[in-house]
Amino acid sequence: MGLINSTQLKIKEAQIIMLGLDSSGKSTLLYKLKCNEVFLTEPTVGFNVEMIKTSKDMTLTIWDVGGQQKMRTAWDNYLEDTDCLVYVVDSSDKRHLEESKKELELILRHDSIKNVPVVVLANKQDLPGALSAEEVTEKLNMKKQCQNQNWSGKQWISKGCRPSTPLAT
Ligand SMILES: Nc1nc2c(ncn2[C@@H]2O[C@H](COP(=O)(O)OP(=O)(O)O)[C@@H](O)[C@H]2O)c(=O)[nH]1
Ligand SMILES: [Mg+2]
Repeated sequence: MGLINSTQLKIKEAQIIMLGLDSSGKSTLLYKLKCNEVFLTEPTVGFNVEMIKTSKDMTLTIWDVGGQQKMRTAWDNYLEDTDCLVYVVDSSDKRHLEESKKELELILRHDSIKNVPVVVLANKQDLPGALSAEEVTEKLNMKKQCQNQNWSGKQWISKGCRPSTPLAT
């Protein structure tokens, strides 16, 4: 049996946590990634988790945690040991952007998240009036959030998406 190099193991597997307000589209994205199909979803009670093999032979374990207000207190429990945070925003729901921003602020204060990359997904780009990825990250004040946390070198990416188009893994 060959020796397993822990560095190799580390890059072959990643834990990803997907958070965001309810109805931002997390479960739709999860099942699009898993099955390449758009399913009708129900509000998530608790969480969904799927393991997804990528074309680069990596295994991603993606946690999709319910975003309803009463479930947000449990988000902290999922932040330990995560390799990446994907924060999903409904770009067409301007009424809830401020709430989404506040929730993201709370998450980013968490110690476990300090050294992990953050991806902001500006979802629902197909809907009329949806803000662009740049506008969403501006509204979420990402630059300032990184400065507040003394994360000048922190990497964050913003990406517009809609699950009806193929998502590359
Ligand atoms: N138009 C549009 N609707 C979407 C998109 N993504 C998700 N939805 C819809 O938004 C609603 C909530 O999606 P869901 O994945 O359950 O959100 P979650 O609560 O964040 O898991 C569902 O009716 C989805 O069909 C999108 O990109 N465009
Ligand atoms: Mg859901």
